[in-house]
Amino acid sequence: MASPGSADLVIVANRLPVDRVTDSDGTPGWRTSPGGLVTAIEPVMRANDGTWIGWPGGTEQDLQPFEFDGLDLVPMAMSDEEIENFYEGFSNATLWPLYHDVVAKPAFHREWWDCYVSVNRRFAEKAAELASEGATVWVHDYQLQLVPQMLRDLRPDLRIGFYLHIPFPPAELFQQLPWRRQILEGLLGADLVGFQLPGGAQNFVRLVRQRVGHKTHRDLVYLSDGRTVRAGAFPISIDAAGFEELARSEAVEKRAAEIREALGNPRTIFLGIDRLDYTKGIYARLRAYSELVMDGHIDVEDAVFVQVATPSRERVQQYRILRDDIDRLVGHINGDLGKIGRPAISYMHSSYPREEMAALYRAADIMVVTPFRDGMNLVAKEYVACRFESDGALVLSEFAGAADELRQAWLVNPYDINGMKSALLEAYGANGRELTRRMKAMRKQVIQHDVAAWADSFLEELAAVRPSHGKTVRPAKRP
Ligand code: GDG
Repeated sequence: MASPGSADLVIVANRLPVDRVTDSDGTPGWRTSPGGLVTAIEPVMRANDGTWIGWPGGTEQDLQPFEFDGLDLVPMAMSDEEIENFYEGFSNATLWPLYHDVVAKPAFHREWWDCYVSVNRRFAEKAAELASEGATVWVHDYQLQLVPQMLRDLRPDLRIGFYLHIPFPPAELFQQLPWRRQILEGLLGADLVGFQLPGGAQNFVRLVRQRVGHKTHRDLVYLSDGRTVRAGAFPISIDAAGFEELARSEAVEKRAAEIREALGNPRTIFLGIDRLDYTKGIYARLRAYSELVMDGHIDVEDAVFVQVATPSRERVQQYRILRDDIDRLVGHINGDLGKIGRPAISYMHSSYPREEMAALYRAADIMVVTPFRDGMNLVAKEYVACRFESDGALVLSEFAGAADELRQAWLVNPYDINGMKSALLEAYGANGRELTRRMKAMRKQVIQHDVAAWADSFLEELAAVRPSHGKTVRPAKRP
């Protein structure tokens, strides 16, 4: 067994919660990266003096552990070859498409797998070095599925939790993976394996029974060494109060008015905000909208579709192809249907600060979220959190995890273009009472089930799975 370190809580994630920035005088510094995971985990990190292990992005090699905004961060360097084989390759061109219903064809390459194993081992060794005796280690997401077992081999005293942020596929698809057994065994190193939805947990348990031959009962897996692993659903959420506060601020209100003005004060603004990813259904959504304009149901004088596509994974070929496809589609649509100063689609390939996101949510009348498959989709929840006047409509794919909770959205099948057109039109024509009824119910759900509740419930469950073992993580002190 490796000798223990001093951290009672260790978070292991592919990325650190900070990005590299260069100050005006040229010195390098750090900035908190946008995204919910930091907000979720930060309070528990602080309450337990936690440590976060992750890749800081880029290829800097000699970064030392550092403190940022009171958080202990441990950077894991990544070489060019590892970025190519582990990150862009096995994580984003094998696992990502495989776990998202094979929306794109996954590529299987043995050298990518070898690199995935070695990077996972490095993360596990680092966690083993830093965790104190009986500490809790919480491993995140598809890039690090081998870490739980590798870590358990090094440090059997630890309480280990794993959370998967993306869907866990049905056996029929997962079976394609040449290294399916190794991944399942990697995950079984955890005491608790968390998924977004009950379906993911069920897929996992079924696969473990079929492929690894362990005895299972409901959400429990019984291992031959006497250990029990629990699989459960923990739907992730957002800092709902934080988003609402931002949306209520004067600066955001002003900016929302400016956005509407810049768009020519149309009666209705449709909005899509996604990472530019083929799972998000951006192409099909824009086609559906453009057909409504073409058919005469929507006039460009009255409405505009604002699509923000945040740059993502730009070195992976499928992402470059998608970007070109969408550029072309938007060009065609606007060329055919737009008028001077009145494009059908206002398209931005760019990322924005959180305040701008909140202003867009405030400005938009109809939020359109139509992924082919999505673990949760936080954008849908953020929109709801920002609509403090209980107005605005949400059109949401049935295949986003969020659809399980946001039942009052206009739910659509993103493969059904006509179905999407009808839902967009219904939302477009809905009266104020209908909008309020739906939005109120969705707001109640998002406010009651926020990201703090998510983190607490996972960690409480993890403590309960191994009650007689180790130290207990202190709940976060939340305002
Ligand atoms: C994965 C799973 C699951 C986006 N553009 C900007 C920006 N964002 C923020 C959004 C939101 C987050 O990024 C995106 O989260 P999503 O959930 O929508 O999607 P993924 O990135 O695919 O996330 C997903 C999630 O993990 C959590 O478990 O829900 O299913 O795929 O928070 O607001 N933020 C800023 N500027 C941007 O331009 N500041």
